[in-house]
Amino acid sequence: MKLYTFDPAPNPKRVTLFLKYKDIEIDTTQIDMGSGEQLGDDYKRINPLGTLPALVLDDGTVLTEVIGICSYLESQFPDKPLMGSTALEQAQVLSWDHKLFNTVMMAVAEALRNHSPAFANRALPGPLDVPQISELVQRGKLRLEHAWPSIEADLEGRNWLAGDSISLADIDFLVCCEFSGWVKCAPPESCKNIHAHIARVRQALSLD
Ligand SMILES: N[C@@H](CCC(=O)N[C@@H](CS)C(=O)NCC(=O)O)C(=O)O
Repeated sequence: MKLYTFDPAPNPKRVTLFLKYKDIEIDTTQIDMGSGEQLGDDYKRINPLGTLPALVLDDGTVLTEVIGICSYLESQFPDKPLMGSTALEQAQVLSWDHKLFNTVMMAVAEALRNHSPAFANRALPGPLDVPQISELVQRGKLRLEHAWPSIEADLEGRNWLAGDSISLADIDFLVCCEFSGWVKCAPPESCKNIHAHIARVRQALSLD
């Protein structure tokens, strides 16, 4: 299999950290989003959506969504599970993953992509021409303001978002928190549980 990725971007980073925790090395090619390589014909022949990451399996199947990529990798490399060990944990990891993607990742993307000149007419990922809507910048930031206290409360008395050990949900939350810094809306210092969680996840991933 082969992973197409771009290290600095948030969705690719979710997979990179997943692989790092599991000590897995797979064949990897960097696609330079800085120069728009993800929208070039060569990459679109691999993933017509023009998004990263993408995992190409040995039979040619292409997985384009992080959640699908990580589910597949978990099945191939089950040691150090990151997708939950029981049916309930698996459901909780998926629920958190879906919630974080919709409430935090998309909120940051909304604030970033509707503001930055780098995303002019590219307000959504991929090859479509999508104009920016300036009102969505504030709305994205407002969504983050609502998200942090809610997750802060969820983390009260808990080390991990789902179950009793680190999971993809925790990795995703770390990536979301770092991504929120790109729009200067990182969790405030008053969110003690979130900041302790960030430190815990970074330590588990040997990032410090
Ligand atoms: N649905 C995808 C989202 C992937 C995504 O949006 N990736 C961004 C990078 S973080 C991208 O490829 N953007 C392409 C672009 O901006 O043209 C997933 O969950 O994996």
